[in-house]
Amino acid sequence: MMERGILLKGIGSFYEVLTESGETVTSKARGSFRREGIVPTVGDRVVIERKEQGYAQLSEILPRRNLLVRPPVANVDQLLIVVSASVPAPDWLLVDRLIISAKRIGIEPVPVLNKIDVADAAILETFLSDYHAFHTLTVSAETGDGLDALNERLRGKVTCFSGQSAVGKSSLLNALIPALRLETGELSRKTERGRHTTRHAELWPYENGAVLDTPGFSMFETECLEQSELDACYPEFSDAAPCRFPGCMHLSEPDCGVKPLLETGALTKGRYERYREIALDYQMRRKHRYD
Ligand SMILES: Nc1nc2c(ncn2[C@@H]2O[C@H](COP(=O)(O)OP(=O)(O)OP(=O)(O)O)[C@@H](O)[C@H]2O)c(=O)[nH]1
Ligand SMILES: [Mg+2]
Ligand SMILES: [Zn+2]
Repeated sequence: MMERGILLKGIGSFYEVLTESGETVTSKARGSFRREGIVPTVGDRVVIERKEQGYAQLSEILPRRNLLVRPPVANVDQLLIVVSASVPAPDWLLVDRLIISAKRIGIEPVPVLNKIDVADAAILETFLSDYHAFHTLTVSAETGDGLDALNERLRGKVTCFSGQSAVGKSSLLNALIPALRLETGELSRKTERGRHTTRHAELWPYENGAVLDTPGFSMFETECLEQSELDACYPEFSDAAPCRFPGCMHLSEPDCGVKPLLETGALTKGRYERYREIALDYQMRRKHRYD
């Protein structure tokens, strides 16, 4: 009997697949995958063939909509970029880079400010103004504030939780799905150990979709972006008048349509300053593309 499902996790050469009928079935990858260099990946939509009770063969991997590299996970709909409103201090450049990585492969980035129960006013203000062009959420895993709205956002989607260590990714997942009992830890303990509490990627079914906790922040491969591709990662720029020069990097070119956005507040100073850094970085990558 053939059945479709979604790959939840790998354990050695076995894979746990949640079938469309809602059953979790352990399946073994078809031998030829290895020869063909195909690696079944968490999030894969797959076809399994039931052999006997509780055992099945993973016989086909359906085409992937996208593939994250670190952690390896396929078919992600949205990337939650969790930021802490207190400690650890937000790494806004990381947030902006994660947004770009997601948008590049058709994943919707969702900046989420956690720990609003102990929010630092300046962080809250920066978060709300810098990311006004995104569908943001403000939540507290501790008090449960904003979790209904978060729950709403997760429904029917495959969502990857990303962000610096200790921002509360696992705490949020535990608040949403108490049965998970993911390990969480104090910031001090994390820095002492110099590593993340969460160590591997696993997908959990949730509200007709699935959620994935990732160890610390996850950066995807940063390839070489053309300027127009980078522009497309900034929703703020869509309000801009056309720039005089094609390929304008919006740095100090004359008659740039993006710079005036700084005066109206459509683009904040912080976002723009980090944009400059990122744009120059991609310019350098383009120059050395064929080295
Ligand atoms: N005050 C407050 N503390 C929180 C909140 N959410 C998480 N914490 C605390 O922040 C610390 C880190 O939380 P974790 O859930 O382990 O963080 P993580 O993002 O999963 O970290 P890694 O797995 O290392 O990447 C823990 O001590 C939590 O109790 C919150 O909403 N408010
Ligand atoms: Mg964690
Ligand atoms: Zn410009």
